[in-house]
Amino acid sequence: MKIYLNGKLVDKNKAHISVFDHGLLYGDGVFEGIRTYDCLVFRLKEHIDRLFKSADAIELKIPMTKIELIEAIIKTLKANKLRDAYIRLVVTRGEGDLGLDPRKCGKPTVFIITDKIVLYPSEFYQKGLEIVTATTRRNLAQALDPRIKSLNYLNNILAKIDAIKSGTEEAIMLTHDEYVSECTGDNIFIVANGELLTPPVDIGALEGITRDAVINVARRHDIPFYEKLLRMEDLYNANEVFLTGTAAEIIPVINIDERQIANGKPGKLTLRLMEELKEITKTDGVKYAL
Ligand code: PXG
Repeated sequence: MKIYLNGKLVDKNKAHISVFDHGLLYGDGVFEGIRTYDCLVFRLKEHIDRLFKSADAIELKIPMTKIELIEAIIKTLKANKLRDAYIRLVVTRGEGDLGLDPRKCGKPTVFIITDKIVLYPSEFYQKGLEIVTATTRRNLAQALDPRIKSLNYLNNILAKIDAIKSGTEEAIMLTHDEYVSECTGDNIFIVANGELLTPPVDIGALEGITRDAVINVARRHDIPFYEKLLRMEDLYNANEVFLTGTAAEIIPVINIDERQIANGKPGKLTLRLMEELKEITKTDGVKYAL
């Protein structure tokens, strides 16, 4: 397996970064998780734009242009002959000293890992997922804005531990004032009274690329859609609940905190959106040839 590291393709066992890298020492960096479908990098431009926004928010200057990054991703996919892949694109503050001071980091580290995609088992898509509410609250936007896709994922990992301890795969994270924000690695939608609803990202959620794709589909098909503040009661009483994310795509939720959602089966609109998303993954992105 070849890894892109600071301008070069190197073997996996030679892809090393310094223990003084502030990405490792402080979680000081940004990343993207991207997916390819049959030689099409899904919504690549949107991912690159989000990476630059995240980097801007932490005052990290990415040492490559957007075009150069896109070329580097394609080059790495080709080197590994991957048709369907998961791409991890990471930019750290780079190698510094043991202090926090980012000015001591000379040059940001850029690496790209492309690997085979590991998905939720297919039964979760057919039967739906059971999830719980995490006891860990979402980071305050004024402290570390969840819209920044930074390497600092401890908040999410603590909530993931909550999920695992409850015997589930995902957990809902609430804001400090108990509004629903998102899950540890997925955005959340509900269907209630014929309306498709999701929390606004400014309460403290990542502006998911899949979330945005679903919103586009809803608008295109005149499905009533609103960004709305949601409480757990809204989720418990919803007709449908589903999660969206690059790895998960759209996954139905049928049980939250051991309460069954509606009839306990994936909902009609959820299934329709799953089909629509499948279609988009054939065209909405950047193609490459192996
Ligand atoms: N919210 C959070 C907090 C995320 O990390 C999403 C929503 C969905 O966004 P996209 O753009 O993917 O539709 C994410 C992204 C994993 C994993 O292994 C998942 C993400 C990031 C890193 C790893 O499950 N999800």
